[in-house]
Amino acid sequence: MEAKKRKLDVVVISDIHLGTFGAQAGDLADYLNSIDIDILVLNGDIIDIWQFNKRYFPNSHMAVIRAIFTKLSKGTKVHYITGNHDEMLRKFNGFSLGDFTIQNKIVLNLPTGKAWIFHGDVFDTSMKQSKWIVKLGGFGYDLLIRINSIVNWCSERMGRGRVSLSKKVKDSVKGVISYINNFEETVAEIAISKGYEYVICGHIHQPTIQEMTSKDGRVHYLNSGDWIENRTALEYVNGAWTLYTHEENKTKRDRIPDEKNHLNYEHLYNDVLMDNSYSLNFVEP
Ligand SMILES: [Mn+2]
Repeated sequence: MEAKKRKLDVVVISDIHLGTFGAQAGDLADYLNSIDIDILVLNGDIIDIWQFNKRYFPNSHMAVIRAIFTKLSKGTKVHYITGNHDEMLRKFNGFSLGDFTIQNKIVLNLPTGKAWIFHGDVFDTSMKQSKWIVKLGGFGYDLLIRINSIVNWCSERMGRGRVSLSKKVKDSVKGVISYINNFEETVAEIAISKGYEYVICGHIHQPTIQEMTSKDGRVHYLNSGDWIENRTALEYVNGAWTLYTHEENKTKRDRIPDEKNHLNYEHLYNDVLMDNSYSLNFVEP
C-alpha cells in the first residue's frame, strides 16, 4: 500500500540541474511523490539548459518532470522561477497556463507575512566579491559546483561514495565563504528595505533558514539549497518554515541503467507512429 503523503502548504526547491550528471533526480522524484502540496515553487536552475544534451536525459530525470505534472493535475499551483542555468526561459516571464506560471520572481502572501522569492543570480555582478571570484567572473562558484557534480558522478560509478568538493573548498577557501556571506547579506539588506517578512533564494547551493538583522530591521533569509549535493527543500506548513533534507538513496536503483535510456529517435519514432488506432500500411510487393 502506498504510504500516506505528507500535506504541506508551500514547498520551495531549486538548483536541480536536470540534464546534468550530478542531479539527484531519483531521490527528488521520491520526495515529490511523498508529499501533497498546495503551492510548489521551482526556484531556478531546474532544467540545466546551458549544459543540456539530448543524449543525456535519464528516466529518473523524466520522473521528476512527471511528478511535477502529476502535482499540477491534482491542483497544485506550480511557479517556475527562472535561474541563470535556465535563463532562456526568462523570455517567457509572465507566461501562465492554468495553474502553471513562469516568472522571474514572485511574492507569496503567507498568513505569517510576505515572502519574496527569486533565484538570486541577479546579485552575482553587483556584489562586492572576493578578488579571485571577481577575476573568474560570477562564474567561479558556479564552475566549482559543476566540477563537483562531475566528480561525484564518476566517483559513484567507481563504487566510491560521493565527495563534497564544494563543501571542502567552502570550508578551506576564505573567498568562497565571503562570497556566500556577501550574497546572504546583500539579499537580506534589500529585503529589509522592501519590508518583506521572508526572502527566499537558491543559486548558491547553501541551504539555510536564518534571521538576519541590519540597522533598518530584520528579515528571515531562507535558501532552498540544491539537489546535487544537499537534497534540500523548504517546507511551509502551519505558519512555519522548516528545512527538509532528503535521505540519500543508497541503492541507486535507477542511476546506472539510466544512461541507455536517453532520448533517441527510435523512442520518438515509436511514440509518434506506433499507435494502436492507426497503422502505417507499407506497400507490399
Ligand atoms: Mn543558479
